[in-house]
Amino acid sequence: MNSKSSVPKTSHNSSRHQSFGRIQEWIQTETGIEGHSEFARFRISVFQEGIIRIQASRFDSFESNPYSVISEPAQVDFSIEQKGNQLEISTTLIALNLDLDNFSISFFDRNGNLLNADDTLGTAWIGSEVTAYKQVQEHERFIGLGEKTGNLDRSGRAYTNWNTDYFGYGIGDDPLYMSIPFYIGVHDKGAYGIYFDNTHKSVFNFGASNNRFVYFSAEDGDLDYYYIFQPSVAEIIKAYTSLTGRMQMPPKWALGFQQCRYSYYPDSEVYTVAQTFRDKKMPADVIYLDIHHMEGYKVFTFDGEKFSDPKAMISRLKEKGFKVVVIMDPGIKTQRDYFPFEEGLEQDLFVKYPDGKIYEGQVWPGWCGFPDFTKAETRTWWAEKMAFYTEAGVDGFWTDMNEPASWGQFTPNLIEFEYEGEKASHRKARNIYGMQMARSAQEGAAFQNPDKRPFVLTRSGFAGIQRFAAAWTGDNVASEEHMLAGIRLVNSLGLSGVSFAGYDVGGFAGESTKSLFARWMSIGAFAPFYRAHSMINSNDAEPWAFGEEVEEISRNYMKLRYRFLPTIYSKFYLSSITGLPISESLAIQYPQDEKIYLTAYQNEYLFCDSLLVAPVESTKEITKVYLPEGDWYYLYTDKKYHGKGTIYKDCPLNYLPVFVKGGQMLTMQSDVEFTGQKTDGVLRIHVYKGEKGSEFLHYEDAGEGLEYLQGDFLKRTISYHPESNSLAFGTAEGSYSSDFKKLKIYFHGFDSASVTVDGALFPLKKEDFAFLERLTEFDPLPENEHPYFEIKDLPYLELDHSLSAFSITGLN
Ligand code: NBV
Repeated sequence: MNSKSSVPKTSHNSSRHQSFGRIQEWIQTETGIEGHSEFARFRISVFQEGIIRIQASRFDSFESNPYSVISEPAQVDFSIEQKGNQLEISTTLIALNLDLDNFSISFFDRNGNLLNADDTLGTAWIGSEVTAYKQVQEHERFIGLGEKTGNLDRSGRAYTNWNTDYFGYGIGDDPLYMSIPFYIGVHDKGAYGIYFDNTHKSVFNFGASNNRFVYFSAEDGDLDYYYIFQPSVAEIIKAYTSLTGRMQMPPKWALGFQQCRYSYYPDSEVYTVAQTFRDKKMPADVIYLDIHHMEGYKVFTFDGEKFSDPKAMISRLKEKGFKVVVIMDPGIKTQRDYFPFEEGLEQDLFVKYPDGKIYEGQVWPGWCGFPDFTKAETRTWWAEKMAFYTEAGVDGFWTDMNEPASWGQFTPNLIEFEYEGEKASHRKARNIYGMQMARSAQEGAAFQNPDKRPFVLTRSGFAGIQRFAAAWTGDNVASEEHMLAGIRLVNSLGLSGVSFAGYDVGGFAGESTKSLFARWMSIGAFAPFYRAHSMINSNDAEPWAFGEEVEEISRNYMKLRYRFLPTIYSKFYLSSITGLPISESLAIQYPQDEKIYLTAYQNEYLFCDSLLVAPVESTKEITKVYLPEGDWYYLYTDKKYHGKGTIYKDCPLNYLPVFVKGGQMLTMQSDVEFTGQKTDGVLRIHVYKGEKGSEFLHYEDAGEGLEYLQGDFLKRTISYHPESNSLAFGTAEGSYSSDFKKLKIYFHGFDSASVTVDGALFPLKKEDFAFLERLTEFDPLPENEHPYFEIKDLPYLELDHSLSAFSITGLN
């Protein structure tokens, strides 16, 4: 048959359900099959062994999103077999069953376990709205979907993807700034992922207001989704990010503490804030310039009164070890003598009405035109304009208001975007706009400073945004619930490919209490992106603004963050090659443990694989923590707990409950004031005894440039083998000469008095070790009742940093 023949359309009532119908013809193609019913056309393509793409359209050709999926279909062997009205397509991982009578699809693993299946309603339309109806499997839970509020398990709720500027959103509100139409279903038979590649407004209903199905639908466009099967949740995320891409290795300074404010001005205030971090010995790397740096909020300008010499200001900040990140809003004031507007007009770079007039919306500068970032010329033009900032010495860029936001919050749908030559209305282009602005900012940073790694922070985005920017969760509120909700947002972003994410520590809107701020600073130290920020006209919210006790607690956790940098940097590297998150919901490693989904425990997460963080409100003095299977060590004392159970833990403000997973390793360094400062040259490696071992990939490079792409890095694996009571250090790979001259290996939970290093016996020394500094005056516990203050007599071994392979045996 000729599947290219046009699909005969039935005339139907567009307000009613129209199902795909019986397949009339199908043919085998190079990648799968395609065919049609009386009403619609379909294509099923094997994309990878574990990924199958399903497309259905009411029209003669298929639409596709040119922005999110960046990989090509792999050459995969598959088989097709027809049995009556059933067609089976199989790869080594997936068996797909298509019912030719109603185009309903079921997905099995190769052992015949049903993972996911359409409801008999299958794929259907109501007018232009297309929907895939799916059955709910026994004990099925749904996780992911990016920046979405609510519970870890999304069952029972429906969500809308429509990028929205939402100041002070409630902890259950939807939609927010960013849309990622990807979720993972987990049930007794395994897990699978579905990425719905359609940029229109879409809905994911995980069983809200019905007891029959879950569904995902889009207001228009094709049904176009990727079904992903892998044997673990982690492998599913890897596969999803093999489609939509992974973050590039950020500059190391972006992993340090960042201080923001809406807005610091004039320049003297910026210095004072920066200097105060140094005076108070609180490590920090970045200071932000929010919208008051501009003249009349016009992008690519500096307010000459507030910032008379930006270049000199930035170079002074650099001397103190600070980087500067500047905000960029998309709206360009439609003012005749303002050159970005004039140029954009002349070069036809703005979003327009269908009659060719520029679309104007009101934002900070007044009436504005919006650069069409779905047009390559506009992205390049913007990237060139960024010279204005980089020439002044700006290091990083923050794309805000890129949903795009405008007063009234209701952009008319008829406005037109280039959409890479396809042309699209706002209905199709809105969700992708913010990501294309972030892309342009990243291209601009790279274009202006070709030898440096770009840093872009974005508020809005879509599937694939991780390739261009870090994300933060927008205008949160200074409340206990928001602090916890932010963790779930970040973990959900991590389940959806966005590893580099964080929230406004302290809360953007409203006033933080002393205790809330202290707790938030300690939790934020375990977020991939660690930044404090707050709203105009609110009280000061720097880590010293809440009195000495909060200052000490903040300092303690900021320092801890910097000491953990070797671990964090190594995990960022891993994430850049695997797509796996740095802040991991427990659903990744323990998807079948029903306890982790309970509201009491759903905020717990693993940071850098080994640290279980149990976030708790600042108002609590004792909290319940669920420890999944395995052994766990309380970070501050090494007290050991057996997992698969709940414990009660004291949680005074100065001790955030954090546990290390037995069998894991952590690397640490000495205190520094900022990431670029030299350490004492000793890499501390902490090994925690456990029944299951682990492999730690240690990664170093110069931290800022791109030489690492040419092999100028240092990479080595350290593996812990409990079965042979040994540690194996692999040979260091790469040309980078290590920042560390010595290794100090700490053994937690071991009794050995000596170990053998490559055959030679080494007695272990002992030391009292503390992760946090003693909080003298404010410590709520009397001196002699320090159950969790420091680890006494911790055995360690000190070695010169040999880069060749060696092993340590005799651990007991
Ligand atoms: O540029 C001002 C703020 C910014 O500080 C915040 O982080 C963004 O989410 N921006 C929103 C615009 C106005 C917020 C009321």
